[in-house]
Amino acid sequence: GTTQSNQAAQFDLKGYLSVKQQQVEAALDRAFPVVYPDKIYEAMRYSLFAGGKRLRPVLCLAACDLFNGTPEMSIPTACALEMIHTMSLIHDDLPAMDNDDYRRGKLTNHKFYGEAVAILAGDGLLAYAFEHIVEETRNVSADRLLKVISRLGRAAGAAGLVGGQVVDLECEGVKDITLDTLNFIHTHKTAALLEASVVSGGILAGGSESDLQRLSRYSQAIGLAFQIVDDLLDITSTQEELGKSIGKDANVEKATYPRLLGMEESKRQAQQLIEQAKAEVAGFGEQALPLMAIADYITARKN
Ligand code: GRG
Repeated sequence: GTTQSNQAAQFDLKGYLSVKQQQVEAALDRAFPVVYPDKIYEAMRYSLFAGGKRLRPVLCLAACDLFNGTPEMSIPTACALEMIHTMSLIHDDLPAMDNDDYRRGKLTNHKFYGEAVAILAGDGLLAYAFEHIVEETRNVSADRLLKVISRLGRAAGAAGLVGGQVVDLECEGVKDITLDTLNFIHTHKTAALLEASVVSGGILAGGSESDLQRLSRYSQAIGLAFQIVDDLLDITSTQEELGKSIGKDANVEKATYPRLLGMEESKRQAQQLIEQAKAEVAGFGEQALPLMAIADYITARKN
């Protein structure tokens, strides 16, 4: 209850994130030596090390810790999640999709390496994600690994990221998108991989079926909250830029939560989702503090 919520507020999330992020950084670096043909390894590294927050890997490690799993069980899957996330961003930025020139303040992969290499870098990352889990995971039964691989495949494919992206593309320029459609897009584009991140950490460490269901509900809630906050931040940052330049033209027509629900209602729903998420994992006790603090961070973040 309240005491635990306060504990989560006092938890040193910054320190926790930085320790976990460093572990992920080192493992990803080791996983991608540049060998012949250098160009493709450089292109994969360009986007992998472009300054992502490593949220999905950290969630996987945190969920594994919840059941006293060890890093050698979870780091390869954590890295694989970042590979899948990164490939989805590379492909999302392509001219045939969002056609973006910049991401995280850097030229997008295809702007730097050309479209063909960017497509291949995405393909290479997606394929290697699965190989990496199988080759590098230690102290986990084949049975659990198969479950993890299945989850990640589902989250990446038409039942997850790909499906969300297709509906998103279909909705481009459509003005009267329903809340159901908006929810579909975000549960597939965002929540699916976050869910796979948390649940796979739980699977690797041997969480029970009901534990995994809790983790699934936790991550669905933070996934949707993440997107609502994203929409809200988009508005505030666009307003801040007003006068300096005209806001991103893509946002003019885009359906967003604030547009459908209003600012205040969107904020309220995001906050409510975060409370639900924390309630799901509160029963795990002290060990759940990182997951609770990450949930809080999702609504508190400024970028
Ligand atoms: C997965 C096979 C396959 C294809 C990709 C393009 C596509 C299909 C899907 C689009 C996926 C997409 C762009 C989802 C949005 C995800 C999202 C919430 C990104 C922002 O995540 P952060 O804030 O990013 O964690 P950083 O930069 O910190 O890594």
